[in-house]
Amino acid sequence: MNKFLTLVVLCVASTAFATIHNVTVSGLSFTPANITIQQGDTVRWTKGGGLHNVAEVTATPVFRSGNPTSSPFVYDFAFNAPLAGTYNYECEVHFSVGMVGTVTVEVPPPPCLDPTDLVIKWEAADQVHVYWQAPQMGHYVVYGTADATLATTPPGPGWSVAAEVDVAAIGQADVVITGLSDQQFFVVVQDCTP
Ligand SMILES: [Cu+2]
Repeated sequence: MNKFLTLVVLCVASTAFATIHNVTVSGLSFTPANITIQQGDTVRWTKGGGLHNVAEVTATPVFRSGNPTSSPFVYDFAFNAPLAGTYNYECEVHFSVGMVGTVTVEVPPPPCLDPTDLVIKWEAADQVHVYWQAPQMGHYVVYGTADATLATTPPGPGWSVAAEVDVAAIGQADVVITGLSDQQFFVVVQDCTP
């Protein structure tokens, strides 16, 4: 008898929905005039009456709704990477009477990646030279324990800091751990706490 095995693979798209931030273009002002958003978010300017537009203030505007118009409009602009920092914008008709605003785009910190396991380069009576591959620049901490059966992971109970290394380049990093009096087990982790 044939047996058929059907594999059903469910692909669940993990789409992160960007936030839309609303700014009203009305009177002689943008409301709110100054907003802070996350990179990837969209700002939506909604205009009623009056002769206005939305234009970032540089020779080559990063965003611009078009020429000033009396018609209502909804103008969306997505502040995707690599856009970051503060963008000043204005209504090109009324900037001189204070119809200006800012959008500050914050960039989320990169994810904290795990380094590879430690490899022993050499060991002596009271010291050991270990290395690992660092997936990103950052602060790495080597934790040690004499208890090979510890159920916790560093920096949990039972672990103590054996060495700390600020890694300035992606790739191989190493450290010599000295002053060892008995057998120790070491684990390296990246410390991404700000
Ligand atoms: Cu205006």
